[in-house]
Amino acid sequence: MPALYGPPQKALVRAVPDSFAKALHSDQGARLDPERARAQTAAYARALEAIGIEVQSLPADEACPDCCFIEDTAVIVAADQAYLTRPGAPSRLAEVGPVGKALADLELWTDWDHACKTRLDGGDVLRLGDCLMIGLSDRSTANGADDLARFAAKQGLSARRMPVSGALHLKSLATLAAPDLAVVLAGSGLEDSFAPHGMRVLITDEPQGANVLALGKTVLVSAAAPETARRLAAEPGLAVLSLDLSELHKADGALTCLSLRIPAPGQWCC
Ligand code: CIR
Repeated sequence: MPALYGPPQKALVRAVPDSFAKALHSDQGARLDPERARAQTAAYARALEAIGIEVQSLPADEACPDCCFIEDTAVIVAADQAYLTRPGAPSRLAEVGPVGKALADLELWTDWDHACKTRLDGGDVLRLGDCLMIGLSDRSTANGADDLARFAAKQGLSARRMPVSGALHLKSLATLAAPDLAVVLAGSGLEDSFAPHGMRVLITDEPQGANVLALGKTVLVSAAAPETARRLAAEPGLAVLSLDLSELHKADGALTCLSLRIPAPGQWCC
């Protein structure tokens, strides 16, 4: 029976290390402040808890400046099933081990069924019901997508590869605000990708607007995308919460990358 959509039951987040100042970032002029990033991730965790999600935080690892962007280390496919990735940036490979252990402690079976040269970031994986959209980006290779697609097939999920250009990840360009509503960045080339899945599409031209986080009836939106927030707030039944992520944006981070979300048994979540 296909899984039903629902809000996550639990979320795993990871603390910001002092070495965040050296996190990967595309704007070479940006100076990254770990304290500000900590305040913003704390507000994010509080927002999840206020919705009723149980949040567990892993300690930071100073050897891993990007470790707070935990989404890239795994793909959660069910309440008890996860796929550990091999992130595309070599400096991020060591992030995966402790996440795998934490997921195992939460009683998720974790699969690490891939050859050593393949690469995949969780930020390139967007779930639409029983289909995983997998972005082929500078971080995620075609054989990385093939590995995940094989794992997904064992879970009864299909996979669809999507080209990603001009952005770090697929989810920098498109995410879901609700199970039937995608938010897509104008000019991303993905504008027509969601209608075949029976979805409505809200096209935004705010660069930080396309990464929203659907949590059941609530959707988190970056405060850097006020027009996207305003348009989503007009959707019947959807409550919008805007969060300041300015320091995390400087390191190319966004809403989805700050947590791994675990659905209730028999459900899927964003
Ligand atoms: C990186 O470049 O890998 C990090 N500084 C940002 C990762 C953001 N991840 C995500 O959006 N899923």
